[in-house]
Amino acid sequence: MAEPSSRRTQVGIVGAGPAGLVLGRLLDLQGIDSVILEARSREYVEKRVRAGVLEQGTVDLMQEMGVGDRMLAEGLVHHGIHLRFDRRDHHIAFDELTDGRGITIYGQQEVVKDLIAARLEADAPLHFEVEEVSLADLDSEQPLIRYRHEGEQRELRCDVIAGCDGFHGVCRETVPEGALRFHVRDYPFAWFGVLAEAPPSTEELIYCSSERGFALHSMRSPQLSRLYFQCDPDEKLEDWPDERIWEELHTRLEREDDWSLTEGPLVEKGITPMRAFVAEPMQYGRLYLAGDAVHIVPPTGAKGLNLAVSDVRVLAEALGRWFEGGDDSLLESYSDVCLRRVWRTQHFSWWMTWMLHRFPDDEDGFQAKLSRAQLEYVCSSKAAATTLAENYVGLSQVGSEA
Ligand code: RFL
Ligand code: PHB
Repeated sequence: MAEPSSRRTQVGIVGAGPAGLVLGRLLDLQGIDSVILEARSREYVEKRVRAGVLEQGTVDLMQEMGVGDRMLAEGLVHHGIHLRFDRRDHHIAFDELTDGRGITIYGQQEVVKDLIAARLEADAPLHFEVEEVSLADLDSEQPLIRYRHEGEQRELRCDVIAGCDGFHGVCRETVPEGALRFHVRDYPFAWFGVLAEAPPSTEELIYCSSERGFALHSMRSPQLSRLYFQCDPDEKLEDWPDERIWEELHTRLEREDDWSLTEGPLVEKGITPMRAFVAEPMQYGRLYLAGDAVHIVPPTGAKGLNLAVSDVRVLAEALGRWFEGGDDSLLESYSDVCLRRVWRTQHFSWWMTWMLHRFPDDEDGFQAKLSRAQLEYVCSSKAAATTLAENYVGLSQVGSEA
């Protein structure tokens, strides 16, 4: 058999989702060499419909990285959300509750497209459709990534590996048993999500708690609506023809006045299980895990992408410090610093999920009564509304995080 072709880099990055691509960009800007390996094709990652809400910190970072122009031109800035229950809307005004902060609606695949374009323009290595990725020598000073690309076996020697390969990736799995602790919660429901070629029927997002369960009206542009509704985790896409989807959305999102939901062709449909997951610590030897590879939050708080970006921002700074002068103190504290935000975000995402969904095992309606009491509190107390607002727009500091 032919010898594998080998090369070396400072940081081997597995995964070209938001975490891997932002990390690659931040390293590039510091003059640190990296190689990004991605299992899927460029077309696939650029079309994958996922998150849509960017916190101000993520927006600011996109601009600092010089990839924010299209986001500034096309992104929709929102200053609040609506909570809908009892067929009535209650506005949570982020700007008033958080010193003028807001969020930007800009699809994750657009963020990914902008970062890929910048990486290719900078001539920095990014390989799509790599196969059989495996890691070795994680507790040595020169960890190794083996993979196949364009029919050839390759090896990449690194100073550090960044595992940014999402929840189903291989990096976390490579860590020896017992070295990580896992925390998992599976929710007894999923989200049915659709993308509709229909102008949004609202200027700001609507988070709706209804008798039939949660629904969310989001958007991607003035022509594209993004809608979700809570469903059974075993639900099958084929049981949901378009008419049934619209009927369910109309029923859940109904408002007492003459508000109505505009329909349009459905161009994407998917079912996402709801799960909370954290692996700790976020590092093993010279492998640093970031983003969905090491934590998952239920999407109700719109946090997954933003959390992935926060991780790699901390990691890029830590790597910069280390490569520059050998100071590894920030690398040492990487996991602790990130986990403070991860757990704050887990709590917020759990709280939003708990407050807005119907739990199928709630036989005597106790849970529903508690959620209702909390919704009414959030909509009537400035203190409670501020808790929602400041977490949603993104806390600039968590605990004693620097
Ligand atoms: P990703 O995006 O999953 O990227 C990982 C990449 O690694 C590749 N990969 C591999 N590459 C090489 N070798 C291997 N062996 C590999 N295995 C996997 C994958 O192909 C992929 O390209 O993880 P990353 O970068 O950590 O980013 C995380 C975010 O994608 C995720 O947290 C968000 O999408 C979550 N999320 C939301 N987050 C928000 O901040 N705001 C939102 O509004 C929001 N809404 C959502 C969401 C996620 C959703 N779904 C579908 C899970 C709404 C939904 C419905
Ligand atoms: C989305 O637009 O995809 C979206 C918005 C808010 C969420 C989750 C997803 O909480």
